[in-house]
Amino acid sequence: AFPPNHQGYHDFAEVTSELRRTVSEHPDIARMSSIGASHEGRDLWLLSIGTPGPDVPEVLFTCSQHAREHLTTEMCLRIVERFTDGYGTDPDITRVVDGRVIHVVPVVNPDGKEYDIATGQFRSWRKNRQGQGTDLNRNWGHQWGCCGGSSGSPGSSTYRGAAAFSAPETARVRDFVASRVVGGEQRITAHIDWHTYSELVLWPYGYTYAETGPGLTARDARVFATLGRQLAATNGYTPMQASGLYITDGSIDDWMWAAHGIWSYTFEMYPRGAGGGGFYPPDSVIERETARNDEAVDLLLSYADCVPRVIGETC
Ligand code: 0X9
Ligand code: ZN
Repeated sequence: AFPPNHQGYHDFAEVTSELRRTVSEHPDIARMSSIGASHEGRDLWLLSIGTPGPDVPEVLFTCSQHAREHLTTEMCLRIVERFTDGYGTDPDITRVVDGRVIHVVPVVNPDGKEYDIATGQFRSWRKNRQGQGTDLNRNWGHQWGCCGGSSGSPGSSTYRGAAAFSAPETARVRDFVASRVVGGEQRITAHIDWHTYSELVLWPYGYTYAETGPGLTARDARVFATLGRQLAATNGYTPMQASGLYITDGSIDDWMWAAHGIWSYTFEMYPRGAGGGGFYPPDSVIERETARNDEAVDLLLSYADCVPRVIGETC
């Protein structure tokens, strides 16, 4: 259970019932499915909004790869709530849902999330619960373990796992993303992976300081940076290439881009610094700090038909 002043956060059971309620109230536009199970057997829930089709761009939001970053689960729940409750009444929301498919995985790491709160006191847990724990955001398969941006020691907080996708949680998200390749084309065009904290908008690659790399041209870098800065202008976060923070290898955004050409961003949410509660701000900030990203979410969705439009290209 969440400690006092954090009761407004959703634990895994509450996330599950919230998603069930959403699909029961909006069966016309929302579907709930499990993309597989975590190491301890919890369902990895996927909530999809909108009707797929050959000309319907899809956008993916993933939350809570890191156990203690509970505010991100709330961010994903807000996205689910906003694009379902607003449908048919809010014309902007209705237009978005009629023209996009929105996929949300609110809890990529349910075992870690539950472990973090199991005693009623936060444990500052980050990883999944396989062995001593794998850092899921070091377990993805592009340049896995290449560059000093992760650890090979099982006890480390950035342990990359025994192999790329050794964690069932990353493997199942990988499989889901692969399943959106329809007729040889990846329908997911854009993605945000939500984290806390530092108030940053980050883009690939994380494994190298170079702005370009295999599969990421100077033009791609310009698209990433241009949209990244526009996203950051909506919420006051600081935009930069991910490696500008520090080098990471095996992170989700590098894989989304390199393996599928998905315009993938990592958002580090509130707070900006260790004041403000670090990983554990009180529930009183949830509304403000998730609403703060509504405009960024809407902007990403608006470009999803042709992200390079942000630099004046046509698709
Ligand atoms: O280290 C991480 O995985 C992220 N920071 S956190 O405090 N949430 O753990 C930052 C990842 C930045 N690098 C990439 N996104 N590639
Ligand atoms: Zn994180």
